[in-house]
Amino acid sequence: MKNRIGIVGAPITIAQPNYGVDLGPNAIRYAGLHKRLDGLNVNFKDYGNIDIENVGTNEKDSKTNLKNLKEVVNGNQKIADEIKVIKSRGDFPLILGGDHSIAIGTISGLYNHYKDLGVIWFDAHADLNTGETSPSGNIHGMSLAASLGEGHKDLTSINGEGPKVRPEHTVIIGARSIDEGEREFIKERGIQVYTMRDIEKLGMDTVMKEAIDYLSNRVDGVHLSLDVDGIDPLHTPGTGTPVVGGPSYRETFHAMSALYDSQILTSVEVVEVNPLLDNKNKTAEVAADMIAAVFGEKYI
Ligand code: 4U7
Ligand code: MN
Ligand code: MN
Ligand code: MN
Repeated sequence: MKNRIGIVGAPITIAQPNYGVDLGPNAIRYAGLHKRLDGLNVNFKDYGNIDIENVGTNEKDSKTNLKNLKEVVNGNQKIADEIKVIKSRGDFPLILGGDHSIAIGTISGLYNHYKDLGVIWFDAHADLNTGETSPSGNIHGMSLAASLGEGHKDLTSINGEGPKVRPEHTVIIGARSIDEGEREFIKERGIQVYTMRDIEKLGMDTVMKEAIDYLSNRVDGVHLSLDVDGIDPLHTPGTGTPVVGGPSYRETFHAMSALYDSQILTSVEVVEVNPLLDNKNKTAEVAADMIAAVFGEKYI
């Protein structure tokens, strides 16, 4: 890793209903993040947590079917601004969530720094809902759609109107809970998706090789958005929307190591760690392990 890593916590919680995900950034720090990075001899600076006002309700707006739109947009605007600052210092952004709505802010903040940004979305879900298709109204299930320019205008207009990433520059890995509207979205827009079925058939090593090959010919930067619910909840129980049948710790660690070896990544975020739903900070520890792997930790 040539660049210094710029760490920042982005504790948005109101784009989903479980409180406690705002404690994710500190839980990952308590799990020994700094020590792990020190051990890898990488240079980093921790900028602390962005000040987010998590005041919201669990009510859907009757017109938009969205919960806490204004508050989620405000929080994500702050995140986008902070990412721009980190990038202007020349740092490699490492963002600790927070619920997955923070990807709207991080990707919007990264937008101006690349001609064609690629995204690897490691998640049990596709996060491709909009107000029209969402079964829940929770914006953390809409963040990839918003980054692709779909959904409420306020969500797609942070740092400029419209798409921040193209569907053909997007790869989803680990999906196993996809809603009807999301399925349509994937088909219509040609997003590359490796479901659990594909991982089972091909193996994680091949999936990662294919994903890395696919993106490296097309983009000039790759953002990894790692939702810890992408990993099997046996290993990451401390998260609000767990889905059984995910990649194991071993498979995920291997996926992260493959990304390190490829040197394709230009930013990383880890989201949806909720210590209040966890068992002795186990999920944050797994998150820290995966961060270590993505920055080059090896067994030997
Ligand atoms: B996460 C869901 F309906 N699809 O939209 C929704 F299953 O960031 C879940 O991936 C979204 O954790 C999960 O509410 C969002 C639901
Ligand atoms: Mn997600
Ligand atoms: Mn998810
Ligand atoms: Mn989740």
